[in-house]
Amino acid sequence: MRVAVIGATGMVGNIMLKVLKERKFPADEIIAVASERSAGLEKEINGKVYKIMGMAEAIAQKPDIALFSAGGATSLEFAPQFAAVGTTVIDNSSAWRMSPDHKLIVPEINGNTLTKDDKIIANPNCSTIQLVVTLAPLHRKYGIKRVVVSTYQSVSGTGVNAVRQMLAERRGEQAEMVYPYPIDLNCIPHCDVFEENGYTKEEMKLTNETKKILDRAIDVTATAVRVPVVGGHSESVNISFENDFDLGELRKLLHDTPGIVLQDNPDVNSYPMPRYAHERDEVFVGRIRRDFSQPKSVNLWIVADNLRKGAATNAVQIAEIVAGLK
Ligand code: A2P
Ligand code: 11C
Repeated sequence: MRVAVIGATGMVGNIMLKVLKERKFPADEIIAVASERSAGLEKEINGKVYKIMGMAEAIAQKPDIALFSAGGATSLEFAPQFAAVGTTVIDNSSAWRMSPDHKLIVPEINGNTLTKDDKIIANPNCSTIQLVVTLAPLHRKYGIKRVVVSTYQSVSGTGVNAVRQMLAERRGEQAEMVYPYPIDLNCIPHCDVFEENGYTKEEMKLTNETKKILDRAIDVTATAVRVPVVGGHSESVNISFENDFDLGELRKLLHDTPGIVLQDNPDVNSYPMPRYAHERDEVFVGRIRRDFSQPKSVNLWIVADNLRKGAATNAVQIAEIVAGLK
């Protein structure tokens, strides 16, 4: 099994390499790929030196699997070229997510729908993944009618320059402004660009991807906010069900769901926070309480490491399924 990581020098690419190693992915060879600027250079990533390949050379290698995290434009141009030589592409960009011809996969939920014929597989947006991991078991048991989600998204979701902006602000130094306003000591209700309908692209990803993965009949409405946290996205979620639930049973259902860690004991101030989710692959859920303002509804709080389960880990889990199909 030969695996290429496209965007290996980038923030998510780095973690893809790390997670492949941590999970002992059965790769005989890892091909680290970046832009032509880096091609031919030797780069140290996570303490190991990789000779970086350019795209054309990597396609000529015909790897079995290519994990892409080098932006939507790169995916649109090159994923079909890898697929044409028999490589299965797992793409972390938004390029193929909403295409009716491509599957949008969270392994715990719909990984079993993958077949050998899926040559370009889409990895969902980070804030969507942690949301649907939590919603899926609840939808199966109680039938979800509507979801109202507000996110508290860390700056690493925007990229390395946004992390630099925030840390420079903390030191009182000048840095490139990635956001239209200072982010430190602030919250910016604006993730990604605004669309014509008044929502941001991030809010529409949360809505449309959740419906595609779980059920198009579920109504979803979202507000996405950037907060001054380096890593880890948080979400406040209000869920209305078709059927009523017992709170203890609902809590146990989440506790028993693979990939979820229940952290919900107000008596000892136990609840999910980005600090605890850091470098973890699970989705943390807590603050679970009945919404007394309307029937059959619950409020909860979800946190996950946006670069891990929200990106690299989910992609590597898809790769594990693909490896089993090869
Ligand atoms: P490079 O380091 O050569 O610029 P991030 O997600 O942190 O912004 O990183 C983006 C990643 O995508 C980097 O590894 C970058 O490589 C890579 N990249 C950007 N454009 C291309 C391209 N056209 N072809 C291949 N890799 C690319
Ligand atoms: C953010 N969710 O935190 C974004 C980052 O579509 O994969 C990931 C963008 C994407 O801003």
